[in-house]
Amino acid sequence: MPRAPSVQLGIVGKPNTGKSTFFAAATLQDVKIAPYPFTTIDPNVGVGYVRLECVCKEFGVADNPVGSYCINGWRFAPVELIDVAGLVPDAWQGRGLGNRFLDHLRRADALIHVVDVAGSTDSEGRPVRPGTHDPLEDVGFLERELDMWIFSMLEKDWKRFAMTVEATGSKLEEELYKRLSGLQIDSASISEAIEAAGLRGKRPTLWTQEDLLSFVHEARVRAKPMVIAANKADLGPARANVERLREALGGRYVVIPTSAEAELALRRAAAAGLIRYLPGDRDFEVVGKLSPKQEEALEYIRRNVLKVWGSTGVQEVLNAAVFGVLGYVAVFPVADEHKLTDSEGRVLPDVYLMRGGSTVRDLAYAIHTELGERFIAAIDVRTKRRLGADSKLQHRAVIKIVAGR
Ligand SMILES: Nc1nc2c(ncn2[C@@H]2O[C@H](COP(=O)(O)OP(=O)(O)O)[C@@H](O)[C@H]2O)c(=O)[nH]1
Ligand SMILES: [Mg+2]
Repeated sequence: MPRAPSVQLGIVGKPNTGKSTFFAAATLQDVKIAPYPFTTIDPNVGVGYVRLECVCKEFGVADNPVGSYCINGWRFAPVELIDVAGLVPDAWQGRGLGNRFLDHLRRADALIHVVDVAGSTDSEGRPVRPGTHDPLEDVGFLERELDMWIFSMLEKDWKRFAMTVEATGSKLEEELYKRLSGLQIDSASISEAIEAAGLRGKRPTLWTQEDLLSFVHEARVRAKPMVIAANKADLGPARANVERLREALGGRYVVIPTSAEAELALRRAAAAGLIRYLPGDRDFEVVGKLSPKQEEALEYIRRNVLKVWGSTGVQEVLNAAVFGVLGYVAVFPVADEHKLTDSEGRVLPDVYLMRGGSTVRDLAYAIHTELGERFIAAIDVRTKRRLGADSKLQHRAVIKIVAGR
């Protein structure tokens, strides 16, 4: 049975930026796509994939992936995508059901902020003439909504919480960790956030609203790292706006131009056998019989997206979220280090996405609790070197776990 993906990515933004199109393009799942707000109420949950160079070519084997897949030496490893309904200003206060939608983001490890970089929708997602809305505003708005959402979890009874912490002498970090559990934030990040907000050593009963807000901001940046999908990059005003976003946000966020609509069209054409195209490819090849209309549409994509930006950007966003901002590594565990098989004889069946800094023992536990408990050592199959429990996993490592009985 394929494992559940170990990474969750939340797709966020105001209505009508192309979130559901992005989701559909990444998952090939049917979703409602419409040029008006509030199309999606319950989140769409589905499986997308990060793309990496498989090790099958290097080892000269034909592989039998389970749960992931491999095409022409490219391995696609599953990640869970959550397409949340559009957030409008003051969503955190419940506007447009916003606080309900925000709660769908609790378990996300990272966020993909889909921005309408063509400026063709106003701050609430209503269509306007392309180029008239400033997408930079949308980035600030979303950050504020996310911060206020977390703020509202703490602010309500902060005084009482702070007094209890002081009276019982418990550690502030630990108590905050408990309060914010479910947000996928670890205790190290909470400690860092206190530090970054300049609140180390300040008694919690003395924290002002501003203190709390700046702590929340620092915690959110760590708990929900974000990639910006500068979507509708196929439209005219996008080019200048991508530059503007990069200039304004360059240090804080990766900004990747995308055309979710182009990716969706290419993937559907590929699924229909009309073109050869893999997500993330720089171009496609026509292999089927196209109608003049199809040909025109595909040529449009080639000219306005692929030639301009190098790809549709959708795959790049997923990869940037997982391997970039989250710093995950992909590893291939095997049971037989000579045949590269699992216990059932399948060649390189699995690829595990593991947090950066994870050790080979962590990998053993991720495969099976029992394997973790019986862990003795690991073998780096590429170099044949023996690895101790605390060796850090390297990206694209092939690992055999040696366990006792
Ligand atoms: N030009 C262009 N339009 C897009 C793109 N992605 C989505 N759209 C259009 O934007 C509108 C809203 O899309 P949808 O995915 O429903 O947005 P959501 O409300 O954010 O989920 C639809 O008319 C889409 O066809 C894109 O990359 N380029
Ligand atoms: Mg939608």
